Amino acid sequence: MDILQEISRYLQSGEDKQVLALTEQALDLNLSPGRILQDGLIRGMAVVGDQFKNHEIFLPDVLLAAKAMTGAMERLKPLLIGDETPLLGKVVIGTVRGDLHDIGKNLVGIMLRGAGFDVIDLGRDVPPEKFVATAAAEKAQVVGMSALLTTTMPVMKQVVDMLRAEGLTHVRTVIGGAPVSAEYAREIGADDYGYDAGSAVEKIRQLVED
Ligand code: B1M
Repeated sequence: MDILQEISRYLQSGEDKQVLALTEQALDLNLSPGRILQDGLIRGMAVVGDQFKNHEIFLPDVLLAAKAMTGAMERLKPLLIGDETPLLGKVVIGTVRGDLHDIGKNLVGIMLRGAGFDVIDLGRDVPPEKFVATAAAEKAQVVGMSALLTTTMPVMKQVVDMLRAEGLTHVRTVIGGAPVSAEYAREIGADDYGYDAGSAVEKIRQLVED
């Protein structure tokens, strides 16, 4: 079994120490942080999602997998961010109210910082008012929202509407997360949609340049 498959397998069984040790080994083998993330960690988490959906595993198992993923991501974070000076623009990000899924959002934050954006991360379970107040106070160009639950997606529309109501029409909005789509972005009047962390960075870069 190759080391990326091993990372995926140990992540599925929620063994955080093993996942971290294997991540370290993979780096020693000169595998890129992006590859370890995509083909080891994210691949493992996708399996966890499927198993959870099929009732093969339960919530505590998902929590353990999430803990293992977060630990390894912390290790990869400085390598993914690099040392570019933040100059491109200011982005406020967060997972919307009612939603505690923050692994994908954290990844978007890491990639944005790596690309040279100044990122204000509001965390998870963020009320619409907080997105709007922070964007105004920090003079952010973009608000990025993440949602992983179909039940929390509508909060994104509340933020888009509230920005308009507050006259912050110059603040661009980008949304993402597994249940979200480009079509949904259009439907709620968001400026763009990011399929993954890489595409979120590209979309935000384009919006700031425009
Ligand atoms: Co939950 N969960 N979860 N969960 N969880 C999902 C989302 C689910 C699809 C699992 C399933 O049934 N297959 C399902 C949602 C179903 C639905 O709504 N249709 C679900 C459920 C039901 C729940 C609970 C309700 C379970 C319960 O309590 N009975 C509960 C809800 C809690 C709450 O939020 N209020 C719950 C809880 C949890 C944990 C806390 C245990 C844990 C989260 C831990 C954490 O985040 N700190 C968890 C996890 C880990 C998952 C799965 C297994 C994995 C999510 C993940 O981290 N993926 C997930 C199944 C799945 O997604 N396949 C599931 C890895 C991550 C890198 O990918 O987050 O998709 P992702 O992010 C991607 C893209 O989506 C995109 O880029 C990222 C990187 O490529 N992206 C953006 C994300 N945000 C973006 C923003 C952007 C642009 C792109 O622009 C700003």
